[in-house]
Amino acid sequence: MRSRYILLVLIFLALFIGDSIGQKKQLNVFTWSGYVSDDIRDGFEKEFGVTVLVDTFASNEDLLTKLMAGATGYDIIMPSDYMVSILIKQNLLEELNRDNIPNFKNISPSFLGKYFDPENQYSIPYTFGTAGIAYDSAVISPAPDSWAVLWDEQYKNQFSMLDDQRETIGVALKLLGYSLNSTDTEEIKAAKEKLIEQKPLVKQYKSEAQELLISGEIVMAHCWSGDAFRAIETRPTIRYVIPKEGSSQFIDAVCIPKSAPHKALAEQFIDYLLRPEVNAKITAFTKYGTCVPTAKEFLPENLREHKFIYPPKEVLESLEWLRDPGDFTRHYDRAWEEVKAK
Ligand code: N2P
Repeated sequence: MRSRYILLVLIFLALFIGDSIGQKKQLNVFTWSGYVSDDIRDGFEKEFGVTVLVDTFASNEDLLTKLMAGATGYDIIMPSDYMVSILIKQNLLEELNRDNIPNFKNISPSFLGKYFDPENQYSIPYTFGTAGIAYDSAVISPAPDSWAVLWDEQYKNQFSMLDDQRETIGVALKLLGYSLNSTDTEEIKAAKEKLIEQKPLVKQYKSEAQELLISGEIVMAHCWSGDAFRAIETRPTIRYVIPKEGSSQFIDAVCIPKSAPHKALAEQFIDYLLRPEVNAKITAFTKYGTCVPTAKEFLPENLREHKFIYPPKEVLESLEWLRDPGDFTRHYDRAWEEVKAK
């Protein structure tokens, strides 16, 4: 009896002291900017009694560089498709335990089993989208239909390009009629020269263009679909086009790095993201597509089938996935370094 009493007192003290010194567990999320909204974070914090810290990166290569440099402390990361393959190869990802992610069943099969993680051992899809051109139709008319508009002298200093080596070299490759995944050194050289020729016209290389578009600092941006869509909310004359030469499409994934300090909590977070009502909040906030079909019930009409999220068939056919070019990556790295150094 006495020992049970002592035990109860000890448990009470442990709970009381733990709480009063504010030792809440912390979930550290490393993601794209504009990807995790305050209400998603707050909802998880409240329900699980933890703190969620969100840090951002501007490109997949930035994420890779940080992880390769030994950054630890992240529990959740959100690489795109081809970067998932690279991280798996580098042995940087933790296998997901499906038993801890019962809401996995909510994901549409069309977003599972992709080339970058065929069994979804390491990743679940977060959002999907495309890259294209956002432009202010009040200033630019007629509507551009080619990447060539980003080489038009009359827009000198009025547009931005993504600060992203695969995407931006990809634009030049597409304009030249090549694949986004070229492994031909001559093609990469030609793309690099094209970007060097363009550079004096570019106002900024920036992966978050929507603020510049909204403020009117630029009238055109090479950007991702959701970011264009978000800019339209504040500046309704913005339009988004996928040029006729074709472009990239992506799935951004949620993964747990091998070095994650709070794996169990990270799996709970993943499961939480896959609840239909939470997943709807992701689309409502980011304006990228949802991979959870039942989330659509929680979305406003205009986000359920919007053409920015679901391009028409002929546009879809012009899109390519970025892929891991293996050792050839060094040619992309070098070309990009040269463009940035000019
Ligand atoms: C959102 C960035 C979208 C990520 N700001 C593209 N993979």
